[in-house]
Amino acid sequence: MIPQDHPRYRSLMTRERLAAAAREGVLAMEGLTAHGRGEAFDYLIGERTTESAALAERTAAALILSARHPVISVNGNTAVLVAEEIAALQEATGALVEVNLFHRTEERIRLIEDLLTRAGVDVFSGQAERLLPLSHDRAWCRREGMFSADVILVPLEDGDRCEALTKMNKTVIAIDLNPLSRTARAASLTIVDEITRAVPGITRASQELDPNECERLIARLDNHYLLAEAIREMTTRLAACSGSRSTGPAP
Ligand code: PTJ
Repeated sequence: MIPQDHPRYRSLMTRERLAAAAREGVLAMEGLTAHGRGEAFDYLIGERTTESAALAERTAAALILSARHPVISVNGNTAVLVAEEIAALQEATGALVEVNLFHRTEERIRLIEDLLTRAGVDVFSGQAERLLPLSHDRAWCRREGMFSADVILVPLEDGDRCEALTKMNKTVIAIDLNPLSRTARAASLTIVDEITRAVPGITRASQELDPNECERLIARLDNHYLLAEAIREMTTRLAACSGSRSTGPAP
């Protein structure tokens, strides 16, 4: 039982949710360690959406709204943390939502699709094929789904598929708190923000943007700048915290 007045209440409740989902088989056990890595980087940005992440979220909205065939790829961590927020993003953008897993089993696919459907997502399911040039099971996807996508949102991804999708000339938008990861480096646009803040951020922007601003944001997209800014935010905060007083979240 976690007391509501615990300074880390929200974070501890999120861990409880993820642990329960791992026990139910929705989340891969490896998803727990992936989340822990994310938490560490979230500490470094102060557990808030930085200015550069907000710009990345607006740019992501512009790319999705301007796409011919946008697809949101969902894995176990994403489904457990933001199923309802994915439904809202789908409603705001009309993007197709497809489950794609690294630790793939038919049982997990079914559990995650059910979870998303209960949250209000219109899930693109059906027969998957081994279509992506990858030796692991992220290669499985649907021909009319992510295989044909021009813009694809890949939250909490491993680097391999991100690189493969980019080589297939797709515009890849990653959500990854680690600005040094292969995914963050290979993506066309990386949002260095926690997924529970990033997805609503993209949805809000999708509801606000007009076609002119979409065009302006896309023309100015510079992922090297966004990653450099994320690293600068982290190092500035580290330098401030190593001084006399910490300004960060309670440990
Ligand atoms: O459900 P599956 O089988 O597809 O597996 C999903 C995981 C996440 C286990 C799989 O994709 C994986 O192993 O991912 P990686 O290689 O650990 O990469 C996940 C990245 O997401 C890491 O760089 C983390 O820093 C980052 N991350 C973790 N939690 C969050 C996050 N970024 C944003 N918000 C988070 N909550």
